Amino acid sequence: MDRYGFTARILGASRSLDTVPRVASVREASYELLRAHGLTTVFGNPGSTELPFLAGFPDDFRYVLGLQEAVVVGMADGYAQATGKPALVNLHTAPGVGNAMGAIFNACENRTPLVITAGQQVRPMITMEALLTNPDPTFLPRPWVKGSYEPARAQDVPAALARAYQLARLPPAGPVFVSVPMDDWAAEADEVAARQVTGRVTTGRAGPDPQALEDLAGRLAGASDPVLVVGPDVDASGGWDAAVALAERCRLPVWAPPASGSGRIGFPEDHPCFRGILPPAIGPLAQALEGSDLVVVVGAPVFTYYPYIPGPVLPEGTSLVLVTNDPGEAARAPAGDAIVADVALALEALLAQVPAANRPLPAPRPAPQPAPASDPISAQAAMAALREVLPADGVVVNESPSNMLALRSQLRLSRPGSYLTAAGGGLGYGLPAAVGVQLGRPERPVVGVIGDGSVHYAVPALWSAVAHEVPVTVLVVRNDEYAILKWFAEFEGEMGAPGLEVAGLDNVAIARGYGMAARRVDGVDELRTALSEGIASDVPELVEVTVAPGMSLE
Ligand SMILES: Cc1ncc(C[n+]2csc(CCOP(=O)(O)OP(=O)(O)O)c2C)c(N)n1
Ligand SMILES: [Mg+2]
Repeated sequence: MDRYGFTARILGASRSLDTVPRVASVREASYELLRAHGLTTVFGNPGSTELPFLAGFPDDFRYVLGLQEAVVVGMADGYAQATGKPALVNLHTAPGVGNAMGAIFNACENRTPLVITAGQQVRPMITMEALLTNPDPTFLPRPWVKGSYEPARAQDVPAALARAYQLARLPPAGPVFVSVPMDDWAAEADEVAARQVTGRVTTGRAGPDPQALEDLAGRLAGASDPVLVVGPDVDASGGWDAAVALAERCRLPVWAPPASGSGRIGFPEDHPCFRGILPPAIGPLAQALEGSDLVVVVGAPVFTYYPYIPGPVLPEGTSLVLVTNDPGEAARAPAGDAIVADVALALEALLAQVPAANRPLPAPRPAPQPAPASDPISAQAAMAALREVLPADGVVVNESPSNMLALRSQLRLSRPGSYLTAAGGGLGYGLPAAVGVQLGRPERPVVGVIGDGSVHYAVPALWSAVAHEVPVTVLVVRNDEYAILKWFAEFEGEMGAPGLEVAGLDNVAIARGYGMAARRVDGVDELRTALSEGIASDVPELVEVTVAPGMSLE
């Protein structure tokens, strides 16, 4: 066995033994590269254009099958975020990538590092556009990828994969696409070049500009009413503890950025400093910051707004400093200064420089209000039941649009890595992501809280959970409607739109059809029992609860 671990037996799978080549194939060199980077779980849905890559699949790799590409990329997204490492996706040529686009958009908005590969027709038949040719493969996934390539030569496939891996994880992280013609895999590798790209290590955690950080520390120390806004990248970068320590040392009220644009929680929501979630529109958000002379935003855009309610971005007399690892985010902020740096490093540096404030700690928020009894139960009551049974290390993946605020205010999640939602708001994320998170973190119980409409954007994820024995719990919040859209229509005065009712879906029967244990419950007690049993069990389960229709605004 040589350095790559290639054996004549493996080579014999694709070539006859009497012509065993002296050099490795592109396929073997590529698997070695993937192995070296820990990319040994492949999320995929295969077609004939992918078979030359998948044939003779190595024993130390695992293939996670999604029955539709939205599921494939959604699972990979949850897995990558849960493990903090890039995940590998293998899609079918043009139609597979097309099906995946909504999920690729979500991964881009979530800043999820993904290496997304797709098959392509053999090189000799691309020009004539034989069946399954993608004539413009690098164009298709744009603009929702950080990079998009088809290697110029078969020998460049390992280098293209290496480049995609490095780019996907360098900040800001995101998906990178590589199209591979199917005849490339059997070609002879350039072993020296492959070995050189395989061994590369890149690090992208850049510290803050020392002068800018010193200025910020001075502004923070001199401010009379500073506040902190803590966003998703604080969780992703490992800056959770530093954000808590900074808030405590400077006695800072802490806000979460608008809920729908924020894919993770960056600060414990049961902490005395935590004020709540900023409203998602320009005018109301500025009003919430009224009275503060300095707003420090870490690891979140300034700001993710929707709907449009005009007004000044900041109150008169309020200044803002953004700390982000994304130059684009720094450049497009409509107000304030910005420091581009790894947010955990910046928070730690700030902590080392700011003096302790002598203000009292902010008064803690009141405990969540008990939900009044009703029939059907309210969304708040359903979320309160979940709070009662969710273990402290539980993870919630949320795609229940009208109940986002009820979930956050009732659950008050307080540990790193305990919350995911689609930062870009594309539906079809929550269900597969919950499966992917549970695959990536088998030791933490994962509950996907999914709207009855949202379930259907990536419903075959239920099958993947069953087939791969992923013991995720799915809570379907049933209100027989697209509740948030009804609320939005009323808010905008756009009444009379069709297509907002989704009554008649039997999600329990659908889950059972995919082989998943499932039950429908009505009251709070029944829900609590069903959820605690689902969480405790070692098989995937779906619980559907009927709640009162309408939007929860708190
Ligand atoms: C891919 C995609 N298509 C459509 C939408 C528009 N959309 C936003 S919320 C929503 C309704 C979701 O319904 P449901 O899951 O039942 O949640 P509810 O509002 O009832 O809580 C729709 C269709 C979207 N965000 N993403
Ligand atoms: Mg609904």
